[in-house]
Amino acid sequence: MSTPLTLKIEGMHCDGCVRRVTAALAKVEGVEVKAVQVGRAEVSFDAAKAAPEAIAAAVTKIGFAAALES
Ligand code: 9UX
Repeated sequence: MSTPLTLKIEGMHCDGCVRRVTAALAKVEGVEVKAVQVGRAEVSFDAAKAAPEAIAAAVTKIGFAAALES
């Protein structure tokens, strides 16, 4: 079962950022990256393996501010 999640991300400026965020999200177990663009990432996740806060934290850890879109 997979749940959609959108993150709003501050501090992204270019395609390099898109690649960095994509790579960080792809490393989180249980996360499937759907689409990443400057300022925004869409994923789906397996709630048994990953929590939204931990997914956002993977982005924060590489230097971007990430918020869960409500
Ligand atoms: Mo682009 Mo982003 O030069 O972390 S890679 S601004």
